[in-house]
Amino acid sequence: MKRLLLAAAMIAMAGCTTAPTPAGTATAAMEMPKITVYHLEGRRSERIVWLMEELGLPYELVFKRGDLAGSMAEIRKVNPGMPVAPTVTVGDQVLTESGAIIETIINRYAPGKLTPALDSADYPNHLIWMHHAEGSLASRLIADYRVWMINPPKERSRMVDSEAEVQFAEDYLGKHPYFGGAEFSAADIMMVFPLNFGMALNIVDKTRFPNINAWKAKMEARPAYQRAVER
Ligand SMILES: N[C@@H](CCC(=O)N[C@@H](CS)C(=O)NCC(=O)O)C(=O)O
Repeated sequence: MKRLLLAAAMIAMAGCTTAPTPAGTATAAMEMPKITVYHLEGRRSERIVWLMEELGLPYELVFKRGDLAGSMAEIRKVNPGMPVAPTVTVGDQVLTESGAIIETIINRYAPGKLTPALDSADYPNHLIWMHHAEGSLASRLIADYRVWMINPPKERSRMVDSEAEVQFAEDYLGKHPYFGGAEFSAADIMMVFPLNFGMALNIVDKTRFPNINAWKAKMEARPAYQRAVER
């Protein structure tokens, strides 16, 4: 232990700071290479289009309007091993997973934007919703949807897993205006897709979640959201 402390002190004295920049901390933005967003209409790639519009960063958008197979063929050209939407190229690197794409773009090219301050109470909640959107909510909604496709329920379950997930989101929005906490954040961008999906496919009863409906209307009214829809 003593040796470790001594080594750390020597590194610090030599002015050799090897510690990585903490996420969520505003530092200078890195120079941005060309970003291309490969999109499938009505799919999760809308998150990245919306993100780029919110940040006002330049990007190329690749998709074939009204032609999902054609759009997927474009994705396969750059990402044959994992053809999913979103696929995003940053320079010559191919990225997948909307949460990872969003965090990479913000932390490198728009540090501190759409992210609560690292030392705020909102920061962990923002991260929870960033990850909850795919890790818990989307996965459970899709699991319920698949079971229901095989064996449609005669009546809606009082509290299937995904309803509990949506209720959790509803309760949070009863106490906070955004999934980012006090301010709109990238967590709100992550949460729109699974909540729309759950309600549009009638996996949950959309009339039971007034806080989510009010928040959704607020999201859809954002100019950047509307620009993304237009594109
Ligand atoms: N967890 C991934 C999920 C990506 C994903 O499954 N995307 C869907 C569209 S929403 C997809 O490309 N599915 C293949 C298909 O539709 O054929 C993410 O958040 O990016």
